[in-house]
Amino acid sequence: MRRQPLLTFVLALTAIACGGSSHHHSTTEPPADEAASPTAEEARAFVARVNEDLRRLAVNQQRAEWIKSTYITHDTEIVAARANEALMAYTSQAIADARRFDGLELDEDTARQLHLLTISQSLPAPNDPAKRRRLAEIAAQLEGLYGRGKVCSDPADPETCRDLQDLSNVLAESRDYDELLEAWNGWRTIATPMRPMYQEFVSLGNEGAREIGFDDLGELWRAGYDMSPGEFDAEVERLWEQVAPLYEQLHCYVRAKLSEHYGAERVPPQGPIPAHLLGNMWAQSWENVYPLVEPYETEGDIDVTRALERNGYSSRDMVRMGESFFTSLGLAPLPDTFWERSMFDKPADRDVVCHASAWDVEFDNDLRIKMCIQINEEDFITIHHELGHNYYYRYYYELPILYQSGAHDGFHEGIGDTLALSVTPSYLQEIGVLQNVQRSDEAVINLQMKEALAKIAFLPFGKMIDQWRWRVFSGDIGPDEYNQGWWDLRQRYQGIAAPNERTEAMFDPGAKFHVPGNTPYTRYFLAHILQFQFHRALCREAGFEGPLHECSIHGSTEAGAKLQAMLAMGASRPWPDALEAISGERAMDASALVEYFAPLLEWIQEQNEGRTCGW
Ligand code: X8Z
Ligand code: ZN
Repeated sequence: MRRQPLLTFVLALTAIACGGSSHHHSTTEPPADEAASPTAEEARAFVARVNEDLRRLAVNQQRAEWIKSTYITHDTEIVAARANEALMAYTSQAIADARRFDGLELDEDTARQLHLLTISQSLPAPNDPAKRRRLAEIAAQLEGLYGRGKVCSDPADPETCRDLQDLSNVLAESRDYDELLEAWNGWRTIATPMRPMYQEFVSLGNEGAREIGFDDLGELWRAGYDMSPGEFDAEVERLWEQVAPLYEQLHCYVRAKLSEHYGAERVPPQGPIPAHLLGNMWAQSWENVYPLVEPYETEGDIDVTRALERNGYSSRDMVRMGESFFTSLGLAPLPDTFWERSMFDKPADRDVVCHASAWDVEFDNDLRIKMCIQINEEDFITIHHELGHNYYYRYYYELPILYQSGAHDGFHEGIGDTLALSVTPSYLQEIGVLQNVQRSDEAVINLQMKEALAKIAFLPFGKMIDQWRWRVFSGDIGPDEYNQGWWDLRQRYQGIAAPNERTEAMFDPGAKFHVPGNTPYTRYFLAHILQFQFHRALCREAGFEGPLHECSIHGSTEAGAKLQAMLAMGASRPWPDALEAISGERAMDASALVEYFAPLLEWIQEQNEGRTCGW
């Protein structure tokens, strides 16, 4: 379970770990004679039993998580925390028990599953039951604080409250500096109370990680990539260097445009960009400022949001359209239970975790998504993202639980996005969403700009979150410098700056879901690179020969077969094998991303001539 993908993962992971509820042999105290000299046969039996136990505990935990996430209350938080506690207790014990097979000659499958067991939790708990309980409760409460977060001008009057969706809509649509600032500041107030809890969380999580043999929680997270944590660190740097020049060009161009709009006093032409002006609560993707930076205004913007609204689609219609992309590749339709059990819309009368996620609650094709869908382009793309997770689950659910994960977590995050790259204007015209799509060089640049604002702008953000967390877990960034460390990295990687003073009384990292939700984030950085690599491979498979940015694999069963083959491997093989299955390549590589954006890069470089880039 654990390495499950997604958010769900979060859950799972977060809390994950199994525990059990209940009955059953508590794991694994071996009979005395076995303890003396364990055999490979015993190791195989051990792994089989762990898979069985994990299934029981994880299903229980996922159900509790689902209920909590779709109905946040004091009680559902506690029930979910208890289920997590049980999973954590079981998993840590199983990891300890598995040590007796250390050094034994094992078959590949058994060895791999034992390895996956060790790295399966994103939040391992200490063995001390009181500490474990405390950790499970803090984890649930942190996520609860985020999910319930609201900003009220009159706390006594719910009518005056705004939640993340309301505030995000301000960030997306307003062009008024002060109004933006108010929404940006407002959301960050919900994170302040998380600060002492997060400090305790870090210390307990680290203790759990040390007990299962890692230096700290960050080292455990970096151990999930079929290479040493140090090698992984270097791998992330290598990929970042491949794409950083593109980001710097985009940053330079966008900064100049924002400076024109807001004035050079507010957006200094050579400094970092104020973090609240980029159309998104975390400045993680910038497509909402497209109107301010549009390359060719006469070309007519392709406004998918307007088209979706005009066609009167419901949230369910949008999910159906997403599914139809997958089935066009020859993949199976979603099960009926998906349509019965998913949450597509934000309930009017209760708090839920609106952050989108995809689930297989029973690890048995019990697929669901949980979203608060708004009828707009961003959510249309997110639907594809979530369905990518569901289709991964769909094709590996028959594997042992320990293999029910992505080849690595970046693969899981990249599947839906890969398909979404094929949601081109021509495809949208084909399915009747858009009419009269224009084709010209100018239209290409416009479209690429919009995509770059989503994909290239994301890259440094995707990297910096865990740069911060890895340092926090290692103690490099201490509790008295959480915010300072955060903003230093924001500036260094993203070239953005806080629009006002941030103090150590605040806890800005907590205003981003994955921090209180304890979801590792480097996966998204990797996914943003891998999705172009997957896209290039599938386009080749589909027989497409033009420039990469024009390809859509819609309708290609050849591409679908390749994709399916990789999904069905789950985590059963080291990830380079999975990458090879889909692309013939064994290393992650950003050259497909660079190739995809080649027309835009050339154009932006011309625009930036005479400008001083960087910050
Ligand atoms: O969290 C998500 C998905 C669920 S796994 C909606 N994403 C990251 C984010 O929102 O911060 C997708 C892209 C990055
Ligand atoms: Zn995801």
